[in-house]
Amino acid sequence: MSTLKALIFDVDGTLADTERNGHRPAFNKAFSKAGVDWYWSVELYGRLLAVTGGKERILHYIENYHPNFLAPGDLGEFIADVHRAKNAFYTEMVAAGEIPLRPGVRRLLLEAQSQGLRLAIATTTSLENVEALLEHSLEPDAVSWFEVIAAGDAVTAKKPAPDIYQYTLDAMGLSPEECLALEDSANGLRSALAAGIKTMVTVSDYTRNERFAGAALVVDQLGEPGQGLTVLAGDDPGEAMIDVAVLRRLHSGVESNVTSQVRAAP
Ligand code: XBP
Ligand code: MG
Repeated sequence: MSTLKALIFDVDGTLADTERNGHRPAFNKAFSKAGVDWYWSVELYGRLLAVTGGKERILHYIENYHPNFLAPGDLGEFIADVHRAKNAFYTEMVAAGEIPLRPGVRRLLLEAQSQGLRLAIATTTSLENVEALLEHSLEPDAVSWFEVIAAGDAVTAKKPAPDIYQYTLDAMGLSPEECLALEDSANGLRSALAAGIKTMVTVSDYTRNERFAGAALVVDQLGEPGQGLTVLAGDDPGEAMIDVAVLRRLHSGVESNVTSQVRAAP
């Protein structure tokens, strides 16, 4: 097994809980602005999340919930306009400090950096959303902490396709065996595994009842001092927090993966 050289992070649900109180209300504001009376409740949005990518999600919604909708002009342009407005509302919320990072994210990134691990991002969300989140919720210069930020339309086939992870590996000149991915969703896990990358999952609000076959470990959070984590599937690393030492052990395969041991979150 190769030495661990890089950590590749997902964004939505992994770095921060961005969906329920971030993207979702921003989509709803964009719908109002566009003059349509669509509203994505917490419950409906949970179902729509099966479709990754905001533009793809809007198209799926129209096709399945408003099949007779007539866009004022070209449908693709209408969707792109609504999505642009959504991202503007979303980045405003982020800039206002409304979307904090999840527990342990800052701690782990700092430790990984100090140990010389290379960092990258592989996400479905748009680049502007990632940059806003890093700048406002992590550090003003945090975009520069990541060697590669692979986002949104950088690839055509979004997660669960492996393309965004393959793109990231190519850009870093690394093999999948030299990396570990951190994800929160079954779609994200499938994407990373299909690219051949070992993956740890920290479940989020919307994903805790998904199935994570093939994950190296499934936990409820990375943990912070005084805020221990719960192991949901996989061998308990026996630590209160996920740190670089735990990730190195996961990567080297000392812990078995959870292919055959997946169980529902409590
Ligand atoms: C995230 C997504 C994104 C966000 C919204 O998935 O699917 O579409 O919901 O962002 P993942 P955009 O965490 O697996 O990358 O509207 O910019 O797509
Ligand atoms: Mg995610």
